[in-house]
Amino acid sequence: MVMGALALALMAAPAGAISIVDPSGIFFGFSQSDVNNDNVPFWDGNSSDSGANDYNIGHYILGYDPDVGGPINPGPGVGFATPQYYGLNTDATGYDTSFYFMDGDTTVTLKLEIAGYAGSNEFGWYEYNPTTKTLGNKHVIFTGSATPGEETTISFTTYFVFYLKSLEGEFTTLTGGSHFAIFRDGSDTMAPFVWYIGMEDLATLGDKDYQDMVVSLQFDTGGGVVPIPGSVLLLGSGLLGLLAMGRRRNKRL
Ligand SMILES: [Ca+2]
Ligand SMILES: [Ca+2]
Ligand SMILES: [Ca+2]
Repeated sequence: MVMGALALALMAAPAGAISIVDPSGIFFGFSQSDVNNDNVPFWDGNSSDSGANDYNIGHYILGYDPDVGGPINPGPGVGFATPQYYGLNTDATGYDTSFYFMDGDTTVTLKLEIAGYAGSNEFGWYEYNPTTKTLGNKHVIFTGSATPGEETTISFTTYFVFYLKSLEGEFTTLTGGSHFAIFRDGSDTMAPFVWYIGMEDLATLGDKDYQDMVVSLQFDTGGGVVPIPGSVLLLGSGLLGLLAMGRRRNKRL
C-alpha cells in the first residue's frame, strides 16, 4: 500500500516536471468571452492601471483585449492556444488559498510588472517540508530592481512554495494562495513546457488584475496537479530518502 502510493506519486510527477501539490484544485479551460473584467474567474478583474496598461492577466495570456477588439497594446502577450488556469472552481472566489509545488529544474523569467509597487515587489521561493508543514530556507529570485526579461534557472528542492513580497506584506502560495494565478497551455505536448504565474500585490487583492508581477516557468517534462502524497503525510524523513533514491533510479531509465 505504502509503496503503491510512492509509485503513484513518481508516475504522476516524473523527475523534471513541476507540479502543484493539492488535494482539490485542477486546471480549468477558458476562452476570450470569459475575459471581460467581471472578476469571474477570480483573476478577471478590471485593472486600475491606466491607458494601454489597463488589461488584466487573462488578456495578457490570450494576447487579446476585447476593449480594443484586438491584440493587447503594447503586445503581444502570450497567446496560448488552449489556455487553462489553476483553481478550485470557476467562480469569482475559486482561487486555492493553500498549495505547494514539487520538483523541477526550471527557468524562471520575469515577464511583466504593471503596478505601483513594481520597484519594490520581490519574488522568490521557500523550501518546504510537507511532513512537518514548515518552511525552510528562503531564496530570492527577483528583487524589486529586477526588470522584465531577466531570467534564471533554478533546481528546486523536492517541495517548495513561491512567495511575493510587496509593501503590504509577504504572501506565499501556502498561506496566501489567492495572490497567485497559474496558467498553462492545455495543448502543450512537447518540451519546453511553459507556465505563467500572475500575481496580485495588494493585501486586499485590490483590482484583481493579477499582472502586478508576472513570471514564466519553463521546464522539460509535463507538469500538472498531483494529490498530496499519502506517503509524505504518513511517513517520516527516512522514507523521503527512499523516495529520492527511487526518483534518481527513475531518471536513469
Ligand atoms: Ca469573466
Ligand atoms: Ca493589481
Ligand atoms: Ca496592476
